Amino acid sequence: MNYQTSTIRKASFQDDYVARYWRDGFVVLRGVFSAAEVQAIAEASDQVYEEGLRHGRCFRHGNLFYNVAADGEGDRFTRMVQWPSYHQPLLNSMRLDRRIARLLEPLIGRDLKQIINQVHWKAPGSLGDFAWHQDSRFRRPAHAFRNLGTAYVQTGLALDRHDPRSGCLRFIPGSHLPGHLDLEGPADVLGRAMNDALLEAAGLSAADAVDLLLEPGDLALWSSYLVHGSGTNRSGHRRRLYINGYVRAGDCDRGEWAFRGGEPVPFGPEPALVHYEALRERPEPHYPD
Ligand SMILES: O=C(O)CCC(=O)C(=O)O
Repeated sequence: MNYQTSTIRKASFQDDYVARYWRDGFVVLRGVFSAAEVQAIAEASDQVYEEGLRHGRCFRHGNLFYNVAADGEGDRFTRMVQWPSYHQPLLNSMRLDRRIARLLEPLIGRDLKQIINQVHWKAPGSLGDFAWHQDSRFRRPAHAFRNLGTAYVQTGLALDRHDPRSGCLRFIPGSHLPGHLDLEGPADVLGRAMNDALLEAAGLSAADAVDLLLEPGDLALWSSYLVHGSGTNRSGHRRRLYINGYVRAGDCDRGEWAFRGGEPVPFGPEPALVHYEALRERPEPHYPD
């Protein structure tokens, strides 16, 4: 099944996207970023991709983390980079774009922190699948991440066409409503195929999943509790996605500030604790074991 969306009017955010978000657990906003903006963001992300390749393996510097993997033939790929915004100015300015603040305000308010900032490159072939999961699973320690259903919104900006051939995301509409599900699965969801049997065990069905069709510049929003995954890229091009996850500041003890009163907040002098628990003990650049 393909997910048909209505188009958000660029001049106005008075669409019914808020109601659709709460009902389905996700929504797609069309053409939020222009073709020229997307091209600049894509070029900035490719700079980061090349840095990952030069490292040749996983590399960490504070919250900034490059996930680099090799396929069966030894070819290396940067699969994901977390927190590139610490050193890539254009990616940093995009995450603080006021359009995002305006879109999120009716959902989670004007005072927002950010807990996710990452680019995914899904190369044609293997290595880039994401197993079925809820993002809520990764919000640890649980006491630091409160009210996951109502206070957190994940955003994904398409930098390329996302469709079934290029391994688009698959969402199960309404699967956010029960909250955290007993969805057993691999500890690491990146690089693991979607196993539909796990869905059945949790009372869900892959037959209800929809393909998230995106054109460059479209912005998808989804809930921490929405069950989702994505498959293999069988197209001839990379499938790039720039993900930024925001949270109502009062509901999270982790993360970097993003917007105060709807206005962008630049990084402070020290990085904030987000998901990298050893940030204070091992902040220096290193190749993790
Ligand atoms: O990039 C993708 O296809 C999957 C992204 C995803 O599932 C996630 O970030 O939680």
